[in-house]
Amino acid sequence: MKFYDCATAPSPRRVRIFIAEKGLDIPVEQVDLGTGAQMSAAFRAKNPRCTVPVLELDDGSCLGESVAICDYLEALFPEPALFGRTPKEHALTLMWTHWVEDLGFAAVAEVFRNSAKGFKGRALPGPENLEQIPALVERGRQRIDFFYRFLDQALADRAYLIGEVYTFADISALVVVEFAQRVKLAMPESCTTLAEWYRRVAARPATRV
Ligand SMILES: N[C@@H](CCC(=O)N[C@@H](CS)C(=O)NCC(=O)O)C(=O)O
Repeated sequence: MKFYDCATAPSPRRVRIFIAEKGLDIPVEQVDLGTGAQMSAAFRAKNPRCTVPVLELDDGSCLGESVAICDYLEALFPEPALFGRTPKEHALTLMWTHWVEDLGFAAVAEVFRNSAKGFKGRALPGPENLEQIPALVERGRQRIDFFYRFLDQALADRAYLIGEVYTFADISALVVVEFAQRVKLAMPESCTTLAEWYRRVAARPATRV
């Protein structure tokens, strides 16, 4: 297997942390998003969406999408379980992962991709070129605020997003929180439960990747 990564991008970081939690040793190749390497014909053949992460399998076929890659690795290397231990925990992990993507990742990306000069004409990831919409920046700020408060409330009665078990959903949410901090969308001071959860998950050795 080979893992196509980009050390500075949030999505592949989800997979890096997951791989580290599993203690796996998978060869890595960096894809330089800054120079547009993801748009090359060679990379497009691996992932027609032109995004990282990508996991290349030993038969030469490729998987895109962090969730699909981690779900595949979970099936191959079930321990430690990071998609829950029961069908219900598995479903809750997917539910929370979708919420984190829809409410968190999308909100930060809305701010970042519609405001950063480097994304002029490339407001969405992928091979299609779309113009920035500056009005989405303010909406994205509001959405990330809703996201923080939603997680803060949810975590009031449990240690992790799905309950007492740490999962890929927590990894995903941790990466959103750090992505948001990078673009100066820090969590509100009132979100003390979320801040406590963040301190706990960020202290895990696997996050140092
Ligand atoms: N939902 C996808 C998102 C992938 C994605 O958007 N990756 C970004 C880096 S975080 C990318 O490759 N962007 C390339 C570009 O903007 O051209 C996943 O989780 O794999």
